Amino acid sequence: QLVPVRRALLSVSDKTGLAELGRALAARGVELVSTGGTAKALRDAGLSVKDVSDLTGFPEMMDGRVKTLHPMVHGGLLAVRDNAEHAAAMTEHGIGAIDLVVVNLYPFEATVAKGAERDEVIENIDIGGPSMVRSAAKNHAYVAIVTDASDYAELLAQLDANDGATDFAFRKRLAARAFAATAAYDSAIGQWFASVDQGETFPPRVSQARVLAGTLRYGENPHQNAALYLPAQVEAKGLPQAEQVQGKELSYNNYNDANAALELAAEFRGGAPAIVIVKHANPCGVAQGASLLEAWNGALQCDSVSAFGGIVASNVPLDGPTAEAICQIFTEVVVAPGADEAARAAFAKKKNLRLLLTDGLPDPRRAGQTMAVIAGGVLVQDRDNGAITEADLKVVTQRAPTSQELKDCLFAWTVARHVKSNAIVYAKDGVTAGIGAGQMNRRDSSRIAAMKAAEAAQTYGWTSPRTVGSAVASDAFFPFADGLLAAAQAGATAVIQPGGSIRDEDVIKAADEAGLAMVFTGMRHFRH
Ligand code: 93A
Repeated sequence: QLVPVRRALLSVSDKTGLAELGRALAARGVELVSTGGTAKALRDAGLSVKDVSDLTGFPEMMDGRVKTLHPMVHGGLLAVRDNAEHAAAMTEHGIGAIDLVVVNLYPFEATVAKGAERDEVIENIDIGGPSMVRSAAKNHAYVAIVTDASDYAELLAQLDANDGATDFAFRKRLAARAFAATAAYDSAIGQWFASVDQGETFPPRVSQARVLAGTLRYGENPHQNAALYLPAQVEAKGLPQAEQVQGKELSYNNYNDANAALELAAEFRGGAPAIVIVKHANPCGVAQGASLLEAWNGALQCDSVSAFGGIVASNVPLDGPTAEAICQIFTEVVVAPGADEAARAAFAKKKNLRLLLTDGLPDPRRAGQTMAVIAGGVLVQDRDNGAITEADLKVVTQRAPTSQELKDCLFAWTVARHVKSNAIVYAKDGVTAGIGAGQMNRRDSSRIAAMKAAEAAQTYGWTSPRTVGSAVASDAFFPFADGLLAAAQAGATAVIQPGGSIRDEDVIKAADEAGLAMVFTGMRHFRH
């Protein structure tokens, strides 16, 4: 059902594109009605506008708190036009129909974000705006409601396609966006009252406004639909932006793996060049080196079999030699905070390789929440941003770790927190020697990691696996001595783990007997 747009009510805080829209509407013979600031902006653009106060017969009052809250406005928005009683009421009270509403709301979130005083925040709770938005959206059978400047072009295209009218499908689509907008708006207000105003920081706002950024080819598997949603601008602040420079379209799994790789690379912000190779969201090789190429070689040698088809991230801009080396094996995605000319040229030869360049690295210790969907619900938790320093470590064995062992312990610990549980990571000289991930018991992770190290030694013709003389990290305590003994057998000489098991004493005794040095962190990093 087409509804010709004869009268439009415009009331916007964000005046982006307003003059152009007003001009385009006027050119199509639409009568414009507006609130104070919006009317002024339109008049400044040379347009003729009717003031809402003329429509209502009331001045805008109480600092603008009451401008559009009036039957002349809401009657014009809510009337069911082919209902005889509604039509009679309109005639009796001289209420004119409004066919189009363009409203965006007082900038509540931006006011909070800029650190405004409480009174100013409260004043930026829009009441009249959302009321009009909801009235118009409810009555989408007759009224078109536009709540975002980015929809203006679509609106004008619609009017052009329908000889100055809007169709039902379009109005319905706009109504859905409108209710989503007011819901997100009220959610932000509720969150502010709960957190800033009352000191409650949890539970977080689960229904944060998310914008559909695009549909993906498919999900984890081809028979699953998938899409990418991004948070509204305010929340995205402070996180690096990535640009895809070349390569095939990113898949669902690519996004997930590239994220895992970059988050781990970010742990080495400001440190020596580091390379992370990820497969199925788990690192299969991580290394720091004097050069990025050295780091690449170290990471690759940890598990060159798994590195095939991997996702690679670095903590510094990519250089030519490293890019050439990466291109020698099949790589799905490379993500890095920049790349020099030579690196770009090297990757350009691999047309399918997806190259993502970011303008920085995320802060691994940033606050925030993560979500997991379960049947019938959503689990929400704070990000695992807890961290320990060397000062937090408690030596529990007779032998204290040497300074080199301590360094290896901390490197292994940093990697382990990014490995799915049960996580066991062997490391030596800033290079992972073996990574055991995602096993249902810790002993198996320990053995698998050692097995990978032994395989690497064979592949590269080393006299012994790199686990010999390494440090081993465990993301959670060893519930029994067996996992620790497997590590000792592989040649590890130092252990870092949270501690806290009821059998800690047994585990410490086993470590002492094997001559290991062990430190407790007092913090665990499960990752499921
Ligand atoms: O203060 S309000 O809650 N009371 C109202 O009656 C009202 N009507 C429109 N805020 C109200 N608005 C808002 O004013 C709109 O949502 C829009 O954001 C803003 C536009 O004001 P102006 O045209 O004066 O710039």
